[in-house]
Amino acid sequence: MKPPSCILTIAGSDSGAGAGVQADSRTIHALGGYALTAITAVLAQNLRGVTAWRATAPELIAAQIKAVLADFPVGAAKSGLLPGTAAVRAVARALKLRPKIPLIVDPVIGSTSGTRFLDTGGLRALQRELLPRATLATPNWPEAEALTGRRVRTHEDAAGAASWLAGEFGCAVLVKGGHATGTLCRDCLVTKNGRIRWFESPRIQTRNTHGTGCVLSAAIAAHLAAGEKLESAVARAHEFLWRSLRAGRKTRWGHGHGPAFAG
Ligand code: PXL
Repeated sequence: MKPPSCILTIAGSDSGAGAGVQADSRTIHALGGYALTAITAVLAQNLRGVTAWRATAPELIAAQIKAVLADFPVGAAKSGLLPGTAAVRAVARALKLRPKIPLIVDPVIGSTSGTRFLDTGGLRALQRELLPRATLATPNWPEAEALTGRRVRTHEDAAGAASWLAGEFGCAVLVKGGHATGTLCRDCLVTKNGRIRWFESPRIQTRNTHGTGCVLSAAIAAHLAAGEKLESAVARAHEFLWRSLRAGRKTRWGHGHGPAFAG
């Protein structure tokens, strides 16, 4: 039997396990990978929101990444919650050791419940230091607005934002359509050389949407590490998230937004 591929997730710990490293690890394992983790922050969080959180010291984030890179054949990496400029810089610097590892950047700014993790300075650092190193960035509509400074309220806007970001930072960009309304969920991919491709699925009506962005970016990283090309990795990850959301409707835990993927 082939050994699993190794995927590094650089993300926050969610005590409620709907998002962050817990969602990433569950996703990676479900797709046959081995999840390595660099924890960027610790969050006390349940389905209602974040009650307390602390950032990991930037040197400790870098040390986790370096430790893992020194001993594991990392096939792909993803970043999620990065708590500020120093954290963004530490990650960019640690990953410089291995420029060939595909990197998915999920530009997490805050939680749906309203806690902000990355300030304006951190966002600028992400643009300057991490996006140019990324294989793919995966903003949702509000994140695409913050990264472009343009309104993103329609699918046309989303395609425009993805093209602008791809041109500006030289990485592929997937603007996710989960915040739209309508019967389809439409994600727009613009490749590094400017080609547009849409990924669509029937929209699933559910409150259990916590961690959707984490599941999607972790699934893309897992498929890339397994040797898929970018477009096929995105297609498979989109479908994995759709199945997860469909299956995730059955949990009725606590109050608020349940996990997208409880498998
Ligand atoms: O979905 C953004 C996100 C990422 N990472 C962690 C989170 C959240 C949202 O709550 O808790 C750890």
